[in-house]
Amino acid sequence: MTSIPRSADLVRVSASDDGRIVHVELARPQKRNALSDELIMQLHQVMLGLGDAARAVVLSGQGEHFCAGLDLSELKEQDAAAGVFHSRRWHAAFEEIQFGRVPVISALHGAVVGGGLELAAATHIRVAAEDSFFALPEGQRGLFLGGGGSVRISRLIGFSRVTDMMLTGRVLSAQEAAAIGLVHYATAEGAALERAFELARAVAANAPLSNFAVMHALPRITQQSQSEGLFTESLMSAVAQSAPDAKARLKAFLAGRAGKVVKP
Ligand code: 1HE
Repeated sequence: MTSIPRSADLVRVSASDDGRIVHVELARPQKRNALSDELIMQLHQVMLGLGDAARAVVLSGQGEHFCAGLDLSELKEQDAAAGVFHSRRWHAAFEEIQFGRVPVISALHGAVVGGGLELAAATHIRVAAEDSFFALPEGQRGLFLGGGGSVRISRLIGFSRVTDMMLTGRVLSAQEAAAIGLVHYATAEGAALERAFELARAVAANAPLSNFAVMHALPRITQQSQSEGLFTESLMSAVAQSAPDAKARLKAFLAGRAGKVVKP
C-alpha cells in the first residue's frame, strides 16, 4: 500500500504529520460538491487506498458548502433497478468510511444537506461551523434517503426527528444540530477545519487497536442484546489489551511517563 493516497479530480487528498493525518476534500465547489456517480467512486477509492501510516482522516468540502447532496442532474432517466444499484454504490462508499481502517472527522460548513448529511453521518466525529445548516430535502425532490441516512441519521437523532426533517423540510442550524447530537462540536465560522485537525491529532495519538474497537465494536454492540453486547465487549477488551502498544502505554503510565486526565 502507498504511504499517501492519490488525489483524483473530484476528491483532493493531502497528508500531514508524516502521513498520519490524511485530509480528504470534496473538490467540486462549482456544483456545491454535489455527489455525482464519479465523485462517489473517487471517494470510495480514496478511502480504500489510505496509506499504512494513516491514523485519522479529516473530511471537508471545498468552496462555500460542505455538500449539496445527490447530484440531481444525474437522476433524470433512472429506473428502479438502476436506483437500487446507485444506492448500493453509495452504501459501499460510506461503509468504507464508517467501517474502514481509521476514524474520520468531518469539518462541516454551509449546506450539509440530503446525501451530504448522509455522508457526514457516516463519519465518526462531526464538527460544524456556525454557518452550517442541515436538511433532508428529499421529500421536496420526490426522493427518499439512499445513502444510508435512514439507518445512520435515525440512529444519531432518532427516527422521529428524521421524520420531521423529511416531512416538513425543516432546516437545522449548527447550534440546533449540536443540541440534538447530530454534530459533536460547534465552532465559529471558518474554524471547523482547524478544530477537526486538532481532534484528528488527538485521535491519531490513541492506540490503533483501541480506535478500531471504537469504530467497529461499539456500533455493533449497540445493536446487540445486553447479553451479546457484554460478551462482545469482553472479547474486544481482551484483544485491545493484548496489543504490544497497549502494554507499552500502561507501563509508561505506571512509570509516571504518560499524561494524566486533566480537568477542563
Ligand atoms: C447542484 C446541486 C445538486 C447545487 N445537484 N447540481 N440536494 C438538494 O436538494 C440541494 C440542492 N441545492 C441547493 O439547495 C443549493 O444549491 C445550495 C443551498 C446547496 C447552495 O446554494 P448556492 O446559492 O450556493 O448555489 P446554487 O446557485 O444553488 O448552485 C450552484 C451550482 O451548483 C448550480 O449549477 P450551475 O451550473 O447553474 O452553476 C446548481 O445547479 C448546482 N447544484 N446543488 C446538482 N444537489 C442517495 S439519496 C440522496 C438524496 C439527496 O441528496 S436529495 C437532496 C439533493
